[in-house]
Parts: sequence; structure tokens; C-alpha cells
Amino acid sequence: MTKAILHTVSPGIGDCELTYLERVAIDHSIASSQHQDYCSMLESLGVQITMLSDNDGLPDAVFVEDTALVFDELAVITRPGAESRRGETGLIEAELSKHRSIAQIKPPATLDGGDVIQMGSTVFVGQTARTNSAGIASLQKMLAPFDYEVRPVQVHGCLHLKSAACDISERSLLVNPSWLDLSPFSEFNVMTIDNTEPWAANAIHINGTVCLHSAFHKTIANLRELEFKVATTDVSEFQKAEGGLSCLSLRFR
Ligand code: CIR
Repeated sequence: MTKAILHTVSPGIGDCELTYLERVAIDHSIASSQHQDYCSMLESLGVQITMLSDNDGLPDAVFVEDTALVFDELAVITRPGAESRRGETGLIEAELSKHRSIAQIKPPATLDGGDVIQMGSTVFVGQTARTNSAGIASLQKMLAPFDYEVRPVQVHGCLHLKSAACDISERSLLVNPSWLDLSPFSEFNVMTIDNTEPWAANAIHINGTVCLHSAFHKTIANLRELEFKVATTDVSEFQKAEGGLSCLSLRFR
């Protein structure tokens, strides 16, 4: 990954969508400072960042990952499952059209970027409250000319596929096995999070380094023991909005 699009933290983040968590106050200035640290971590790993700020009126705008998917061949602008988030995509489309040709998920299909994990030519898509079967079928159709295989994954008990799994190398994933069906991943290596840290699989893999929320000490230690390079940053304010490391950036080559 060499590039990432990010969005500043909306002053209204406290009004974010919530599905599994009770609403608690989110401190905008702590969140902004954590966002800055997250940026610095990406930059230290060689990522060039474009920071957007025009969607500040939309509470969840910082979670840019949900608004688009970027493949080498094209970018797909999503149609987020939460109606309150559909206004976020126009700004992302304008930015991504500088880098890729654009395809759009159209009604009645819904798809959140947080439900998609690409591992080479295999594209895993979570079946969740945010991503419906029409969304998965649309993505399948868009990617068919490029020889990707789109594989649905059943997800339960969490918001997105990426709440439950992330790639940590070309052929390996870090997963929370309680939140997804692992059978679609049979030919990949799967490492499980420490079960006292259920959110630890919301991580990202950047240029050979796995990045995790700094509080997940046990999963971090397990990864280091297996000789993964690990970087950490604190995203505790975003966890209150059901976000984590992955949703804070839209990463691409
Ligand atoms: C939402 O519910 O849409 C936001 N509050 C959190 C989105 C997190 N996105 C992600 O994990 N990809």
C-alpha cells in the first residue's frame, strides 16, 4: 500500500451510527489527536496520505473505508447500508476518480467497504446488516472481467467482516472465530486473536507491518512471537463509535 485517503474527525462524531454498543460521549479533541497519531503511523510505514475534510457535517465521515473499494483495475463507490452515511460517498468519488475509473453500487444493493477483504484475486465479502445479497452480486458482476473470485462470508455478532478478520500477510489472516464462518478461508492460514480481546482482528497490514490498537497486548505479543512486525496506535475514542484501525483509512496502491 502506498496511498491512503483519510477524513478528519467530524465535530458531530458523537451522533455516529451505533449497532452493538451503548452510546457514550466521544471527546472530539482526543479523537482528533488519536487520528493524527494514526496518520503518523501510516506515514512512518511509507504511506502517502490525502486528508479530506468536506464531509465534516456527517458524523461517521472519519470511517472512510466504508465508502469505497479500490482495486488495481477500478474503484467501486459503495452504497452504505446505513442511510445516514450515504452522503459520504460523493467526496470520496471525486478524490478516487483522480486514481481509478469508477463503478457504483446502485439501489437496492447496499455494501460497506468494511465488509470486504481482498487477498490477491480472492475477494471475501461479509453478509451483514450493512451488505445485502444484491450488494455482493453487484460486486461480483463488476469484478468478473478481472478474474477475481468473490466469496461471501457469514458474519454474526459484529458490525462488519473487518470487525472479525483482517489480512496480516499475503496468505494469512487474523480472526475472531466467534464472529464469522471460517470455511471460506480454508486454503489460507488463520491466526486467532486472544479471546479476551474480541476487537483485535480489526487491524491493518501495511507494507509488511501489522498495525493494531495499542490496548490489545496479548494479541500483539502473540503476533510478535510469530515474528510479525507490529506497529500500534491508540484508537480508543473510535472504538466508542464501533470503529477501529481499518475503517479510518482507504488504502490502495
Ligand atoms: C458505523 O456504524 O457505520 C460507524 N459508527 C462505524 C463504522 C466502522 N467501520 C468499519 O469498521 N469499517
